[in-house]
Amino acid sequence: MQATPADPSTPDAFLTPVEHLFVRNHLGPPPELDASAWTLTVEGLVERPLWLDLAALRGLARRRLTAFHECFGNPSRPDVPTRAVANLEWSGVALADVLDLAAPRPQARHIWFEGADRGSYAGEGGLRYLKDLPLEQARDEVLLADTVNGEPLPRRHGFPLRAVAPRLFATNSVKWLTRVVLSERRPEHLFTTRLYTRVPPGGGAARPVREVDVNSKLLGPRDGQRVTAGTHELTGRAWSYEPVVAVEVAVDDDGWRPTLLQPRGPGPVWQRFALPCRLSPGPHRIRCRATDARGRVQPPSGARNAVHAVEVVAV
Ligand SMILES: Nc1nc2c(c(=O)[nH]1)N[C@H]1C(S)=C(S)[C@@H](COP(=O)(O)O)O[C@H]1N2
Ligand SMILES: [Mo]
Repeated sequence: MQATPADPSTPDAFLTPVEHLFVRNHLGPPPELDASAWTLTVEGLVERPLWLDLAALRGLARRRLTAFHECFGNPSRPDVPTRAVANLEWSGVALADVLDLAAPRPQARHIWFEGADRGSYAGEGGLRYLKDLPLEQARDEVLLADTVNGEPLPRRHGFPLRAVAPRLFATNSVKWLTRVVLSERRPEHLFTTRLYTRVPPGGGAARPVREVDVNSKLLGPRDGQRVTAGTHELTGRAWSYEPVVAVEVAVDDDGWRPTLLQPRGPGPVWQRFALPCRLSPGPHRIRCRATDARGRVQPPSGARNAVHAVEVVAV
């Protein structure tokens, strides 16, 4: 999915308007949950199993989180770039506060998140949506959100409650959350151990798709756009599990040039980059490349986070 003038899915605003947010549902149309009948079950290796309704959850301390939200893409094609990304403000309760009520047993190592959606995927029927995370990581970071950008979660984005796992691919942010299980082990499941795994760049055993890659997207000008020749601000967004520390831009074969990059700040938000640049009349190919605090750089090609390139014509 390349950004084009006809693709407003990543407007150049700090927060992505919810009407422009992509929707990824594996198991068909979103379930229609009745908020008054809905409960969240917390079970497994806990001292106190819980059945929380919305009133009980809303009695807990409210938290806010602004974070980028990136789809991994088609799990059967883990090397294809999609750059489906947004930046959203969520609010809800900390998973840690719910876990404090349930009191996990010391043997608990993994936490499973189950959604209410049921259906088939990749020819397999009778599926539910299930993901898991290491308990410590989830306890530190996961928010159970009931609003997005200050509005109640729309049905397509997980009403009444979803998990939000910041800095991890959005596939981990389970929508229509109804059940949390604490366990000693990971669940065997299509969406946990069979799909959404990949071999790390250096080789070795396949690992679950969690920490996002270093990545960037040019938003201005857009792919295919006709612009007037002259000075333009080349701009876009960059994001990674770690803060992005540099974004470079190259126009045609002119070589990489550093851009002015907004610092990430305390939260895992996307970062704007910009570079004023003269575009002479004619076609141009503009590329952007991000580097993160861990020293990871976008590869030139052949990877889902390969350098992003757009073609424009200056007239
Ligand atoms: N229950 C449930 N949660 C889910 C999914 C799903 O199909 N079912 N899709 C996941 C994927 S792959 C992504 S990218 C995000 C998308 O969230 P959004 O549709 O709110 O943008 O939700 C994740 N959570
Ligand atoms: Mo996704």
